[in-house]
This record gives sequence, C-alpha cells and structure tokens, in this order.
Amino acid sequence: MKNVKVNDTHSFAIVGHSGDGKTSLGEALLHAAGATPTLGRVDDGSSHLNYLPEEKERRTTITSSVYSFDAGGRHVTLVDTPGDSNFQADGQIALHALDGAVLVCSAVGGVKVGTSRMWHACQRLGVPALAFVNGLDRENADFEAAVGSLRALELKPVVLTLPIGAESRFSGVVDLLRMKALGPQGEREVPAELADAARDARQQLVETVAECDDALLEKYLEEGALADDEILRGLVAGTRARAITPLLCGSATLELGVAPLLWAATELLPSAGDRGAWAVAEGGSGGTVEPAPEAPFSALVFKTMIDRYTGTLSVLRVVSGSLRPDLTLQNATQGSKERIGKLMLLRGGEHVDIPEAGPGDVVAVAKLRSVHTGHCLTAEKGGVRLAEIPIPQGVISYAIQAKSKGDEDKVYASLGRLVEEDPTLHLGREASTGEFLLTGMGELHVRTTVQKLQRMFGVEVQLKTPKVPYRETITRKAENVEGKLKKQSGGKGMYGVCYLTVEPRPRGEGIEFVDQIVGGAIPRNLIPAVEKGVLEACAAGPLAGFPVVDIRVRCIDGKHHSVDSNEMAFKLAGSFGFKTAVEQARPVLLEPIMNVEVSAPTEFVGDIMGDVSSRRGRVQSSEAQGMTQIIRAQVPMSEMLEYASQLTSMTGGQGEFHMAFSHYDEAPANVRDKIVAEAGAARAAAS
Ligand SMILES: Nc1nc2c(ncn2[C@@H]2O[C@H](COP(=O)(O)OP(=O)(O)OP(=O)(O)O)[C@@H](O)[C@H]2O)c(=O)[nH]1
Ligand SMILES: [Mg+2]
Repeated sequence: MKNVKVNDTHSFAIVGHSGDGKTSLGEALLHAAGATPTLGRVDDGSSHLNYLPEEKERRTTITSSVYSFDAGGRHVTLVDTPGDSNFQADGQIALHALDGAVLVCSAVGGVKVGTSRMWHACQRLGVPALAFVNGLDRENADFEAAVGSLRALELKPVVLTLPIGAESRFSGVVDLLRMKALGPQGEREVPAELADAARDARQQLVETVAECDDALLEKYLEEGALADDEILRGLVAGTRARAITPLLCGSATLELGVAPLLWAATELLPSAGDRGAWAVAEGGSGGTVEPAPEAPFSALVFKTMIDRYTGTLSVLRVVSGSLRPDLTLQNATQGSKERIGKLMLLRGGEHVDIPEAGPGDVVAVAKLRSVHTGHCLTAEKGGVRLAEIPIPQGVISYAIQAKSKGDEDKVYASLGRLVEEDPTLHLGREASTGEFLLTGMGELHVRTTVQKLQRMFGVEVQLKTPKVPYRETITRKAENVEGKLKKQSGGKGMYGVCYLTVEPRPRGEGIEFVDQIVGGAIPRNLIPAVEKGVLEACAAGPLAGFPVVDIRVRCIDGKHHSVDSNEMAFKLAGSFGFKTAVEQARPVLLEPIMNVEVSAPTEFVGDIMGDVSSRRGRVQSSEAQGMTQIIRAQVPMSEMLEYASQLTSMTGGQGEFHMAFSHYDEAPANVRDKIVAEAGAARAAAS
C-alpha cells in the first residue's frame, strides 16, 4: 500500500477566465509548497505548467497541466486548466475527475465569461470550490468590486483574507482566521489602519460560518462568538456541502496571499477520502464504490498526451482500489483488456516512475491502446464501472489540405494522433463536398492543432473555410414521370422504361424507394436496378449538384424488351426518370441550421441579438446567469462560418459561443439563386 493515506490525498483544478492568472497562481502554489525550487513564470517561459512550445509562444495554457507533489504529509495533485473558450473543454473534463476547484477571478474587472462558465461547471458537477481574487497589485485592481461580482454569481463568498493596500501599494493580506498580516517579510501584527475593517470582516466570516451548522448557530447566538476550532469546523462543513465558497486574495506573481490558499486547498477542500463514495454505473454495492485502496479498482481517464519518447500517455484519476505496474485492467467503456506498464506521476512536462497508486492519485500510464479521454477503467474481474466523462463537441470546421501533394496520407495519419490526444477535435470527410474537415472548439483551437502538427510530425496543412453541406429536395408531388433508355439501332440493344411518382417526405427521413410494379411490367430481377439508378441520381441534385434528400419514390409502371432489357438499361432509366421527376416537383435548396448559444456580459446583448438577426438568425431565448447573458438562437450555418472572430471583435474577446447542427430548412430564394449560380459557374469552369 502506498504510504500517503486517502484522507491525505488531494486533487484540485485551477479554473477561471483566460489571462486572470491561473497558471501564475499554480506556479506560486507549487513554489510555496516547496515543489519547485524557483517560481515559474508565464512571461519568461520558465513556467512548469505551461510547458508546451505553443503555450510558451502564446503565453497561454492550451491544455490542462498536471503537477503532483507532496507537502506537509499530504499528496496533492494540482491541475492548471486553460481559460480560453477554445480550450475550455479540458477544464470541464478535468473537473469530473478531481475533488475540488480554485476559481481564479481577476481583481481587475472581476467575474468574466470564463469565470462564470467554470463556476457553473463546478456547480453542475457538485465540485466544492475556493475563490481567489488575483492581481491585487495591478492597476485598477478593486477587491470589493471583484467580491461583489462573485457574490452576484451566487457562490456565497466568505472572505478569509483581506488585502493590505492596492495596486502598486499592495503589500500583503490579513489572515482573518489567525488575525495576522502576511507580507513579503513574513508574519506581523494587523496594521492599525486595517484593524477595524479586519474585525468587521472576521465578524462577518464567523456569522456566515455559524449559519452552516445548527449547533454552531445556536452557540453563536447565545455567546456571540465561536472558538477557532469551531470556526474551522463550520468552514470545512460549509465548503464541502457547497453552502459557501471561502474567498482568498493576493498576487500570484508577487507570491502574496498564496500560503493561506495552499492551506485552504488542503484543509477546506475535501481529500479523496472526505469526498466519500462515488456513484457507479454498474457493479458495486448499492450503486456506489468507496475510495478505499482495498475496494474494487476503478479510474477515470481525463487526459491523453502524446509524448515523443513514451508514446501515448493516458492520465487517470484512481477512484477506488490500487494500481500497480503489470496489472491487467478492463477498459469498461470499450470492453477491452489493457495491460498496465509503468506508472508515472506527472510534474508538468516531467514524469517520475512510481511503484503504486491508490484512490485520489492522478497517474499517467503509457501505451493503453483502446483508452481515450473520458473512459472508465476497472479491475479485470469484479470491477465497478463509473459513468464516463462526457466530451463536449467541436463547433467550428475547417477544410484541410496538405500543403505539398503526396503528404496527404501523412497529414491524415498525424492528425489522427492529435485527435486521439484531444477528444474535442474531430476529423472527418464530408461526403457531399468531398472535403476533409477538422472540427474543433474554435478558430484558435484548430489553428493551434495545425501548428502542433507541424512541430510534432513535420507536416504542413492549409486551412480553408469549409463548404456548406447544402441539400436538395422537392416541395410537391410529380406523378407518373417517364424514365426511358432506348438504344436499339445497331450493336447490342438497350431498352428500359420506368414510370416514377415522387413526393416529399418529412425532413430527415431520407429517400424511400417503393416498388409498386404489378403484372411484370418490369421483370422482378431488374427492379433493384431502377432503385440503384434512383439512388445514384440522388447523389447530385438538379439545382446545384448537392445530395437530394427526403423523397418517396414510387416505381409504378414500366416497359421492357425480352432481349434488350438489362440492368444497365433500367439503372439509367431509373436515374433519368428520377432527375426529370425532381425537376417537375419544384426542387428547393435546403441549408443546415445551427443551434447557437452565445454567452457574453449583459452589456453586449443588444449588439449580439442585432447581429444574430442580420445573419438571418432567430433568437429563441435570452437568460441571465450572474452577469453573463446566454442567448440561444437558430442561425443558418452559412452565416456562421466566420462568427468566432466577429464575436471576438464585437465583445472585445469577452463573448463565446457553441454551435451544433439542428436541422435542414429551405433556403430563401436569394440564397438559393446565389448558390445555384456559383455551382453553375463552377461546372462551366470545370468543363
Ligand atoms: N501584476 C500581476 N500580473 C499577473 C498576476 N497573475 C498573473 N499575472 C500576469 O497575467 C498574465 C496572464 O497570467 P497567466 O497565469 O498566464 O493567466 P492564465 O489564467 O493562466 O491564462 P490562460 O492560460 O490563458 O487561461 C501573465 O502575463 C502574468 O504574468 C498578478 O497577480 N499580478
Ligand atoms: Mg494558464
């Protein structure tokens, strides 16, 4: 058994808006804990957490970074997550597998879209959190305003530290639990000018904490005070029950206010043991499994990394049981067996071999073939299966093309590796346009992937805005339309005639072929040839060459010739008949309509709604979540191709959006005419 107990094993994610100082705070925590000998900095590339070349270059986190360390008899895993909406899925996935969160909020500007998004993710997943108001040394830092904005998020902040000074005069914090001032020179008495404010804030703290527990409240009402151990007990209970969010403050880069945060992260957030039993999807007694070393093994994979030396690494959080090298496990998600090789602890980009892992530990395992992010691993026999981690779907697609001809296979194979690493990327071929599409969470996500592709595999690709996958269909019935192939002069004769009736089907129901031939007008064995001809003709519609969908085709009659009729003749007859029938049935162009969800600070709502309307979109709802407004709308895909960059410029980078396919709808005449004209021009240019 490993020597750190489950009750002393901690894991938490640092979450929040991009640029508010999550990575810097992670570095300050690592340094404060003695895990790193020097303070890593984002700005000079010395960060232990932002270790990828793309992260150093852009000075931003693009993938969650795991760092495990031991401090004060505890084993702690800190996971720094990206704040940018392009990479945010990593943070949401990590929260599924960790026991707590530190929500970073800048003292400049307070809560922003990313802060609100990650707070709601913590709430949804039931993850207890601490809040840290960072950057108090920055120009325009305003502690009160930042706390006010967090209060508006309804996270019930309980202030544990107060800032001493602000902006360039920020010099430390008052620890309200111990009533001491902490600064660069260590601990001292609370400065006289802050004594009243500190006393009031402590009073507030005690009152709020008392409200978390009936026994404490009774004592507080009777005696007007609580002992230190009672305050701590109330804080622990309130935090873990998510009734309150302890709030601390400081400056990550000046390393001020960080020690109380390290204390709170291990004393107030729950350990793997405190968290208690996990719900299981299958097996286990009473649908749960205890986070105990002797319980059946279960683990969740929350990250996959491609390492140049070790190959693919799966990063997993052990939920129950123990893990040792050379064990065979079951991938419960895929139903396959996996042999475990080495176990490694992650320290940013470094790995350290370890002999064993238990509940609450986060470890990396190399070369698990069938394992992807989100999967659940269990013991080979008698294991329990946890619910898989849901993976958000990408929203933006780019058509990709190898820069040099002949590189195609390498491009697709290498991209396949990156897709393995990052589950929110998708690589696929759009059958109707023939393009290879790389889909991701945003423009920057896709562009960073292309950059990684070049660095890791030495291949270059070009990105293009994808073609919109339009469809064609009909709007009325056309009856008894003849399809005929007659070639009986000279050589081998060809003869086949079919009569088709076409009618519209509901959206999304596809093509249906109904054989209504009676009396052998078309021989039985040749009817499938008619169907084949119809289906082939569906591949390219009469308007602009897009696939034809949602039509019932009835083959009602036909003619044949005892010698000249054959499969080829009836296939062509079917194809001709179908094309003619579609042309007679008032064909229309269908365009994909997307469900779009935009979130942005309330002040931008008017602009965003106006812009959605100008894109032929229909706003369906608008709902406030704290200071963020969520606008849901349906917008044609063709109007959304460049939306990411336009939303960024409209909201000064404070807006983000998600998009998913909803349905196909008839394109208005002006759009149809434009697409038809473009297709005509393309055909003319090609011939
Ligand atoms: N003055 C000051 N600057 C800070 C502080 N914390 C972070 N910064 C600076 O703010 C910038 C962004 O900090 P990061 O730590 O990379 O922010 P992040 O939240 O990890 O950002 P993403 O990875 O993009 O989500 C860097 O230039 C830091 O040096 C702080 O407390 N005070
Ligand atoms: Mg970062």
